[in-house]
Amino acid sequence: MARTLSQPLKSNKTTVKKAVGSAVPKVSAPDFSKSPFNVSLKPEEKIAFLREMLRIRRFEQQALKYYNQGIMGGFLHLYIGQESVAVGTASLMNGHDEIITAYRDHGHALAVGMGMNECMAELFGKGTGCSKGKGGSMHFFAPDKHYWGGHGIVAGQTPLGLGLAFAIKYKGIKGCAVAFLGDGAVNQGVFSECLNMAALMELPVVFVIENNGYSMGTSLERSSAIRHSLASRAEGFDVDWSLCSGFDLYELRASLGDVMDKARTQCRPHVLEVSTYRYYGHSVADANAKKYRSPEEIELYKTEHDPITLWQNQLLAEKVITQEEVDKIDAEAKAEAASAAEFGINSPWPSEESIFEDIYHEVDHQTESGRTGRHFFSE
Ligand SMILES: Cc1ncc(C[n+]2csc(CCOP(=O)(O)OP(=O)(O)O)c2C)c(N)n1
Ligand SMILES: [Mg+2]
Repeated sequence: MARTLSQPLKSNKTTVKKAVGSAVPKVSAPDFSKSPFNVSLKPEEKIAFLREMLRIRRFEQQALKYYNQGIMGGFLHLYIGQESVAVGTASLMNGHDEIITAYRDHGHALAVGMGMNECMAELFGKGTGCSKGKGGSMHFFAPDKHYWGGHGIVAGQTPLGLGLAFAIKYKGIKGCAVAFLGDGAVNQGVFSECLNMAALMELPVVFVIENNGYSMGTSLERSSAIRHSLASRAEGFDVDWSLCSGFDLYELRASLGDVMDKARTQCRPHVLEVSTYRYYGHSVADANAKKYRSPEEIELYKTEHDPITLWQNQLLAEKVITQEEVDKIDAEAKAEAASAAEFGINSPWPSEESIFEDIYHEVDHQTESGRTGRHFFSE
Protein backbone atom coordinates (compact mmCIF):
# COMPACT_ATOMS: atom_id res chain seq x y z
CA MET A 1 0.00 0.00 0.00
CA ALA A 2 1.43 3.37 -0.96
CA ARG A 3 2.54 5.55 1.87
CA THR A 4 1.09 8.99 2.48
CA LEU A 5 3.14 11.70 4.13
CA SER A 6 1.83 12.37 7.60
CA GLN A 7 0.50 15.82 8.29
CA PRO A 8 2.94 18.12 10.05
CA LEU A 9 2.38 19.53 13.51
CA LYS A 10 -0.72 18.42 15.26
CA SER A 11 -0.89 18.01 18.97
CA ASN A 12 -3.21 17.80 21.91
CA LYS A 13 -1.78 21.14 23.01
CA THR A 14 -2.69 22.98 19.79
CA THR A 15 -5.79 25.15 20.00
CA VAL A 16 -7.60 25.38 16.69
CA LYS A 17 -9.54 28.62 16.57
CA LYS A 18 -12.62 28.76 14.35
CA ALA A 19 -12.57 31.60 11.83
CA VAL A 20 -15.62 33.80 12.21
CA GLY A 21 -17.14 35.31 9.09
CA SER A 22 -14.57 33.97 6.64
CA ALA A 23 -14.78 30.79 4.65
CA VAL A 24 -11.40 29.09 4.99
CA PRO A 25 -8.85 30.45 7.46
CA LYS A 26 -5.48 31.15 5.90
CA VAL A 27 -2.79 29.15 7.64
CA SER A 28 0.77 29.97 6.74
CA ALA A 29 3.45 27.40 7.51
CA PRO A 30 5.43 28.35 10.61
CA ASP A 31 8.98 29.52 9.99
CA PHE A 32 10.89 27.05 12.15
CA SER A 33 14.20 28.80 11.53
CA LYS A 34 12.91 31.51 13.88
CA SER A 35 12.15 29.13 16.74
CA PRO A 36 14.13 29.77 19.94
CA PHE A 37 16.08 26.58 19.25
CA ASN A 38 17.21 27.72 15.82
CA VAL A 39 17.29 31.49 15.72
CA SER A 40 20.72 31.89 17.30
CA LEU A 41 22.41 28.96 15.61
CA LYS A 42 25.86 29.95 14.37
CA PRO A 43 26.84 29.23 10.75
CA GLU A 44 29.45 26.73 11.91
CA GLU A 45 26.82 24.85 13.92
CA LYS A 46 24.55 24.61 10.89
CA ILE A 47 27.46 23.34 8.82
CA ALA A 48 28.31 20.82 11.53
CA PHE A 49 24.79 19.35 11.21
CA LEU A 50 25.35 18.88 7.48
CA ARG A 51 28.73 17.28 8.11
CA GLU A 52 27.23 14.86 10.65
CA MET A 53 24.44 13.78 8.31
CA LEU A 54 26.91 13.25 5.48
CA ARG A 55 29.24 11.27 7.75
CA ILE A 56 26.40 8.93 8.70
CA ARG A 57 25.35 8.39 5.10
CA ARG A 58 28.88 7.79 3.82
CA PHE A 59 29.63 5.46 6.73
CA GLU A 60 26.63 3.29 5.94
CA GLN A 61 27.26 3.30 2.20
CA GLN A 62 30.77 2.06 2.88
CA ALA A 63 29.41 -0.67 5.17
CA LEU A 64 26.89 -1.68 2.51
CA LYS A 65 29.68 -2.10 -0.03
CA TYR A 66 31.56 -4.59 2.17
CA TYR A 67 28.36 -6.36 3.17
CA ASN A 68 27.45 -6.89 -0.49
CA GLN A 69 30.95 -8.26 -1.13
CA GLY A 70 30.45 -10.80 1.65
CA ILE A 71 33.33 -9.35 3.68
CA MET A 72 31.00 -8.08 6.40
CA GLY A 73 28.37 -10.35 7.95
CA GLY A 74 25.55 -10.38 10.46
CA PHE A 75 22.70 -7.89 10.38
CA LEU A 76 22.86 -4.45 8.79
CA HIS A 77 19.85 -2.15 9.23
CA LEU A 78 20.59 1.02 7.31
CA TYR A 79 19.44 4.42 8.56
CA ILE A 80 19.91 6.07 5.15
CA GLY A 81 17.15 8.67 4.65
CA GLN A 82 16.57 9.20 8.39
CA GLU A 83 19.86 10.93 9.30
CA SER A 84 18.27 14.26 10.28
CA VAL A 85 16.42 12.67 13.20
CA ALA A 86 19.55 11.42 14.98
CA VAL A 87 21.61 14.51 14.16
CA GLY A 88 18.84 16.89 15.23
CA THR A 89 18.37 15.04 18.51
CA ALA A 90 22.06 14.82 19.37
CA SER A 91 22.38 18.55 18.68
CA LEU A 92 19.84 19.24 21.43
CA MET A 93 21.46 17.10 24.15
CA ASN A 94 22.79 19.14 27.07
CA GLY A 95 25.28 16.82 28.72
CA HIS A 96 22.71 15.52 31.22
CA ASP A 97 20.39 13.89 28.69
CA GLU A 98 20.51 10.20 27.82
CA ILE A 99 19.42 8.49 24.60
CA ILE A 100 18.58 4.93 23.65
CA THR A 101 17.33 3.38 20.44
CA ALA A 102 16.54 0.14 18.63
CA TYR A 103 18.66 -1.84 16.17
CA ARG A 104 18.76 0.87 13.45
CA ASP A 105 21.39 2.52 15.58
CA HIS A 106 24.40 3.64 13.51
CA GLY A 107 23.13 7.17 12.95
CA HIS A 108 22.49 7.87 16.61
CA ALA A 109 25.91 6.46 17.51
CA LEU A 110 27.84 8.69 15.12
CA ALA A 111 25.64 11.68 15.95
CA VAL A 112 26.48 11.50 19.67
CA GLY A 113 30.18 11.43 18.83
CA MET A 114 31.21 7.78 18.55
CA GLY A 115 34.15 7.32 16.20
CA MET A 116 33.78 5.75 12.78
CA ASN A 117 36.63 3.33 13.50
CA GLU A 118 35.08 1.72 16.58
CA CYS A 119 31.70 1.56 14.82
CA MET A 120 33.00 0.11 11.57
CA ALA A 121 35.18 -2.42 13.42
CA GLU A 122 32.07 -3.54 15.31
CA LEU A 123 30.31 -4.20 12.00
CA PHE A 124 33.24 -6.36 10.93
CA GLY A 125 33.02 -8.24 14.26
CA LYS A 126 36.51 -7.17 15.30
CA GLY A 127 37.92 -6.84 18.81
CA THR A 128 38.54 -3.10 18.31
CA GLY A 129 34.79 -2.51 17.88
CA CYS A 130 32.78 -0.50 20.37
CA SER A 131 31.27 -3.73 21.74
CA LYS A 132 34.51 -5.70 21.23
CA GLY A 133 33.08 -7.30 18.10
CA LYS A 134 30.44 -9.22 20.06
CA GLY A 135 27.48 -6.96 19.41
CA GLY A 136 27.55 -6.08 15.74
CA SER A 137 25.30 -3.65 13.93
CA MET A 138 22.44 -3.74 16.44
CA HIS A 139 24.53 -3.17 19.55
CA PHE A 140 26.52 0.02 19.34
CA PHE A 141 27.00 1.47 22.84
CA ALA A 142 28.71 4.49 24.38
CA PRO A 143 27.40 5.20 27.87
CA ASP A 144 30.21 7.76 28.28
CA LYS A 145 28.48 9.68 25.50
CA HIS A 146 25.07 9.15 27.13
CA TYR A 147 24.21 6.60 24.44
CA TRP A 148 22.67 3.36 25.74
CA GLY A 149 22.42 1.40 22.49
CA GLY A 150 21.46 -0.41 20.19
CA HIS A 151 18.63 -3.01 21.04
CA GLY A 152 17.32 -5.86 18.91
CA ILE A 153 14.05 -6.67 20.66
CA VAL A 154 11.39 -4.44 19.15
CA ALA A 155 10.35 -1.86 21.81
CA GLY A 156 12.67 -3.55 24.32
CA GLN A 157 14.51 -0.26 24.64
CA THR A 158 11.40 1.66 25.73
CA PRO A 159 11.30 0.43 29.36
CA LEU A 160 15.08 0.88 29.51
CA GLY A 161 14.60 4.49 28.35
CA LEU A 162 11.98 4.88 31.05
CA GLY A 163 14.53 3.57 33.56
CA LEU A 164 17.04 6.16 32.37
CA ALA A 165 14.42 8.85 32.96
CA PHE A 166 13.69 7.44 36.40
CA ALA A 167 17.41 7.59 37.27
CA ILE A 168 17.63 11.20 36.05
CA LYS A 169 14.71 12.22 38.25
CA TYR A 170 15.85 10.14 41.22
CA LYS A 171 19.28 11.74 41.16
CA GLY A 172 17.82 15.24 40.78
CA ILE A 173 19.58 15.83 37.45
CA LYS A 174 18.15 18.48 35.10
CA GLY A 175 18.14 16.22 32.09
CA CYS A 176 15.81 14.00 30.12
CA ALA A 177 15.87 10.61 28.45
CA VAL A 178 15.04 10.31 24.76
CA ALA A 179 13.92 6.82 23.74
CA PHE A 180 13.51 6.15 20.01
CA LEU A 181 11.16 3.54 18.62
CA GLY A 182 9.73 2.67 15.24
CA ASP A 183 6.18 2.83 13.93
CA GLY A 184 6.02 -0.96 14.33
CA ALA A 185 7.28 -0.87 17.90
CA VAL A 186 4.36 1.22 19.15
CA ASN A 187 2.19 -1.89 18.95
CA GLN A 188 4.27 -3.80 21.49
CA GLY A 189 2.48 -4.04 24.82
CA VAL A 190 5.49 -2.92 26.78
CA PHE A 191 5.34 0.53 25.18
CA SER A 192 1.83 1.04 26.56
CA GLU A 193 3.08 0.03 29.99
CA CYS A 194 5.83 2.61 29.63
CA LEU A 195 3.36 5.37 28.80
CA ASN A 196 1.32 4.57 31.88
CA MET A 197 4.34 4.57 34.17
CA ALA A 198 5.81 7.70 32.58
CA ALA A 199 2.59 9.61 33.32
CA LEU A 200 2.02 8.07 36.73
CA MET A 201 5.55 8.72 37.96
CA GLU A 202 5.95 12.01 36.03
CA LEU A 203 9.20 10.96 34.40
CA PRO A 204 11.36 13.19 32.17
CA VAL A 205 11.15 10.96 29.10
CA VAL A 206 10.54 11.79 25.45
CA PHE A 207 9.53 8.88 23.25
CA VAL A 208 10.41 9.68 19.65
CA ILE A 209 8.54 7.53 17.15
CA GLU A 210 10.60 7.45 13.97
CA ASN A 211 7.70 6.79 11.65
CA ASN A 212 9.30 5.59 8.42
CA GLY A 213 6.04 4.02 7.28
CA TYR A 214 7.10 0.38 7.50
CA SER A 215 7.93 -2.30 10.01
CA MET A 216 9.91 -4.87 8.06
CA GLY A 217 7.67 -5.42 4.99
CA THR A 218 4.44 -4.27 6.66
CA SER A 219 3.16 -0.78 5.95
CA LEU A 220 1.82 1.40 8.72
CA GLU A 221 -1.70 1.08 7.31
CA ARG A 222 -1.51 -2.71 7.65
CA SER A 223 -0.05 -2.75 11.15
CA SER A 224 -1.82 0.01 13.05
CA ALA A 225 -5.39 1.11 13.52
CA ILE A 226 -4.90 4.85 13.59
CA ARG A 227 -7.20 7.80 13.26
CA HIS A 228 -4.83 10.74 13.23
CA SER A 229 -1.46 9.50 14.27
CA LEU A 230 0.39 6.90 16.30
CA ALA A 231 1.43 9.47 18.88
CA SER A 232 -2.20 10.36 19.66
CA ARG A 233 -2.49 7.07 21.56
CA ALA A 234 -0.51 8.81 24.31
CA GLU A 235 -3.62 10.80 25.12
CA GLY A 236 -5.22 7.73 26.67
CA PHE A 237 -2.38 7.69 29.18
CA ASP A 238 -2.47 11.43 29.91
CA VAL A 239 0.84 11.90 28.12
CA ASP A 240 1.32 14.90 25.81
CA TRP A 241 2.02 14.21 22.18
CA SER A 242 2.75 15.99 18.92
CA LEU A 243 3.84 15.37 15.35
CA CYS A 244 6.60 16.85 13.29
CA SER A 245 8.37 16.39 10.01
CA GLY A 246 11.76 14.78 10.32
CA PHE A 247 12.81 15.86 6.86
CA ASP A 248 13.49 19.43 7.92
CA LEU A 249 16.14 19.90 10.57
CA TYR A 250 14.75 23.26 11.67
CA GLU A 251 11.33 21.78 12.31
CA LEU A 252 12.72 18.77 14.11
CA ARG A 253 14.92 20.89 16.38
CA ALA A 254 12.07 23.32 17.11
CA SER A 255 9.63 20.55 18.04
CA LEU A 256 11.97 18.23 19.88
CA GLY A 257 13.84 21.05 21.63
CA ASP A 258 10.62 22.25 23.12
CA VAL A 259 9.50 18.88 24.47
CA MET A 260 12.96 17.98 25.77
CA ASP A 261 12.96 21.25 27.72
CA LYS A 262 9.53 20.48 29.11
CA ALA A 263 10.70 17.04 30.21
CA ARG A 264 13.80 18.51 31.88
CA THR A 265 12.11 21.38 33.67
CA GLN A 266 8.62 20.05 34.39
CA CYS A 267 9.16 16.27 34.33
CA ARG A 268 6.45 16.01 31.68
CA PRO A 269 6.71 12.89 29.49
CA HIS A 270 5.97 13.35 25.80
CA VAL A 271 5.50 11.29 22.65
CA LEU A 272 6.77 12.96 19.49
CA GLU A 273 6.01 11.25 16.19
CA VAL A 274 8.48 12.18 13.49
CA SER A 275 7.75 11.45 9.83
CA THR A 276 10.76 10.02 8.07
CA TYR A 277 11.65 7.40 5.45
CA ARG A 278 14.23 4.69 4.84
CA TYR A 279 15.47 4.09 1.30
CA TYR A 280 16.77 0.55 1.77
CA GLY A 281 15.05 -2.64 2.83
CA HIS A 282 14.39 -3.46 6.47
CA SER A 283 17.87 -4.90 6.64
CA VAL A 284 20.37 -5.40 3.86
CA ALA A 285 19.37 -9.06 3.77
CA ASP A 286 15.68 -8.18 3.28
CA ALA A 287 14.55 -10.59 0.58
CA ASN A 288 11.26 -8.73 0.20
CA ALA A 289 12.83 -5.29 -0.15
CA LYS A 290 11.24 -4.65 -3.54
CA LYS A 291 7.85 -6.25 -2.88
CA TYR A 292 5.99 -4.01 -0.46
CA ARG A 293 6.52 -0.54 -1.90
CA SER A 294 7.00 0.87 -5.33
CA PRO A 295 10.25 2.22 -6.79
CA GLU A 296 8.32 5.44 -7.56
CA GLU A 297 7.54 5.93 -3.88
CA ILE A 298 11.19 5.56 -2.91
CA GLU A 299 12.21 7.90 -5.71
CA LEU A 300 9.73 10.53 -4.53
CA TYR A 301 11.26 10.60 -1.07
CA LYS A 302 14.77 10.69 -2.47
CA THR A 303 14.07 13.59 -4.79
CA GLU A 304 11.68 15.65 -2.68
CA HIS A 305 12.25 14.78 0.96
CA ASP A 306 15.87 13.84 1.36
CA PRO A 307 16.92 15.48 4.63
CA ILE A 308 20.52 16.02 3.57
CA THR A 309 19.62 17.63 0.24
CA LEU A 310 16.99 19.79 1.94
CA TRP A 311 19.43 21.00 4.61
CA GLN A 312 22.20 21.55 2.10
CA ASN A 313 19.87 23.64 -0.08
CA GLN A 314 18.74 25.57 2.97
CA LEU A 315 22.32 26.45 3.88
CA LEU A 316 23.14 27.37 0.28
CA ALA A 317 20.08 29.65 0.18
CA GLU A 318 21.11 31.26 3.48
CA LYS A 319 24.60 31.70 2.00
CA VAL A 320 26.02 29.93 5.04
CA ILE A 321 28.00 27.61 2.77
CA THR A 322 29.13 27.35 -0.86
CA GLN A 323 28.78 24.33 -3.13
CA GLU A 324 32.57 23.92 -3.10
CA GLU A 325 32.53 23.71 0.69
CA VAL A 326 29.71 21.15 0.59
CA ASP A 327 31.73 19.04 -1.84
CA LYS A 328 34.79 19.25 0.38
CA ILE A 329 32.87 18.16 3.48
CA ASP A 330 31.35 15.29 1.52
CA ALA A 331 34.76 14.19 0.20
CA GLU A 332 36.12 14.23 3.76
CA ALA A 333 33.20 12.13 5.00
CA LYS A 334 33.81 9.58 2.22
CA ALA A 335 37.53 9.43 2.99
CA GLU A 336 36.87 9.01 6.72
CA ALA A 337 34.45 6.15 6.04
CA ALA A 338 36.90 4.43 3.68
CA SER A 339 39.67 4.73 6.24
CA ALA A 340 37.37 3.34 8.97
CA ALA A 341 36.65 0.32 6.75
CA GLU A 342 40.40 -0.26 6.35
CA PHE A 343 40.76 -0.04 10.12
CA GLY A 344 37.96 -2.56 10.61
CA ILE A 345 39.30 -5.01 8.07
CA ASN A 346 42.83 -4.86 9.43
CA SER A 347 41.80 -5.14 13.09
CA PRO A 348 42.20 -8.46 14.96
CA TRP A 349 39.31 -10.77 15.76
CA PRO A 350 38.29 -10.99 19.42
CA SER A 351 40.37 -13.64 21.18
CA GLU A 352 38.83 -17.04 21.82
CA GLU A 353 39.40 -16.65 25.56
CA SER A 354 37.30 -13.48 25.61
CA ILE A 355 34.16 -15.28 24.52
CA PHE A 356 32.80 -15.56 28.06
CA GLU A 357 33.76 -12.02 29.05
CA ASP A 358 31.38 -9.05 29.12
CA ILE A 359 28.31 -11.19 29.67
CA TYR A 360 27.81 -10.84 33.43
CA HIS A 361 29.40 -8.14 35.53
CA GLU A 362 29.48 -10.64 38.42
CA VAL A 363 31.55 -13.16 36.49
CA ASP A 364 33.96 -10.58 35.06
CA HIS A 365 34.51 -9.11 38.51
CA GLN A 366 34.49 -12.42 40.38
CA THR A 367 31.84 -11.39 42.85
CA GLU A 368 30.38 -13.95 45.25
CA SER A 369 27.30 -14.42 43.07
CA GLY A 370 29.56 -14.76 40.03
CA ARG A 371 31.66 -17.48 41.64
CA THR A 372 28.66 -19.43 42.89
CA GLY A 373 26.47 -18.82 39.85
CA ARG A 374 23.73 -17.51 42.12
CA HIS A 375 22.85 -14.24 40.44
CA PHE A 376 19.31 -13.89 41.61
CA PHE A 377 18.73 -16.22 44.55
CA SER A 378 20.64 -16.49 47.79
CA GLU A 379 19.51 -20.04 48.64
C1 LIG B 1 9.74 -8.53 20.04
C2 LIG B 1 10.15 -8.65 18.61
N1 LIG B 1 9.25 -9.07 17.68
C3 LIG B 1 9.62 -9.16 16.38
C4 LIG B 1 10.90 -8.85 16.00
C5 LIG B 1 11.28 -8.94 14.53
N2 LIG B 1 11.40 -7.56 14.00
C6 LIG B 1 12.59 -6.98 13.90
S1 LIG B 1 12.46 -5.43 13.33
C7 LIG B 1 10.78 -5.52 13.19
C8 LIG B 1 9.99 -4.35 12.65
C9 LIG B 1 10.03 -3.10 13.49
O1 LIG B 1 9.67 -1.98 12.72
P1 LIG B 1 9.71 -0.51 13.26
O2 LIG B 1 9.44 -0.51 14.72
O3 LIG B 1 8.84 0.32 12.42
O4 LIG B 1 11.25 -0.07 13.08
P2 LIG B 1 12.09 0.20 11.74
O5 LIG B 1 12.67 -1.11 11.33
O6 LIG B 1 11.18 0.77 10.73
O7 LIG B 1 13.17 1.15 12.14
C10 LIG B 1 10.34 -6.77 13.58
C11 LIG B 1 8.93 -7.19 13.57
C12 LIG B 1 11.81 -8.45 17.00
N3 LIG B 1 13.08 -8.13 16.71
N4 LIG B 1 11.42 -8.32 18.28
MG1 LIG C 1 9.32 1.60 10.82
